[in-house]
Amino acid sequence: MNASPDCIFCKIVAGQIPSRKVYEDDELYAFHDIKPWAPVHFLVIPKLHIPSMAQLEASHAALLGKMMVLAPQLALEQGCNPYPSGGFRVIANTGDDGGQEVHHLHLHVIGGPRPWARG
Ligand code: DGP
Repeated sequence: MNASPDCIFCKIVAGQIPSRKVYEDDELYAFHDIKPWAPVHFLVIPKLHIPSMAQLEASHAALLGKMMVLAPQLALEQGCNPYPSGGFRVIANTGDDGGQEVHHLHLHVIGGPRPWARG
């Protein structure tokens, strides 16, 4: 699955829709969420168009591992250090019942001062 023509996040990766970039390399892109739920809220996505966690295959393991290593690194850079008292969440909404609205795999990285995190 390469870029999908109707996918908002593929268009963001291609620079066709503007975004506030947090990070980019040859495989991954991270950018601030347009509707933040918390003081820190950015998304980590693969440039490869994978619709959701449900379409992951064994061949994607290294890519997912890279996303899971990058997410906390960027969270710390954004000021969400869990020590002594900060922290963050990593969420992957999957499918309609999982609350997924954009069907391009993404990790929400959400943090900053509570009480938002108590829900
Ligand atoms: P989800 O419900 O997990 O599919 O979350 C999709 C998120 O994507 C949602 O929090 C809002 C964000 N989003 C949707 N469209 C855009 C966009 O054009 N730009 C940015 N920066 N974020 C977007």
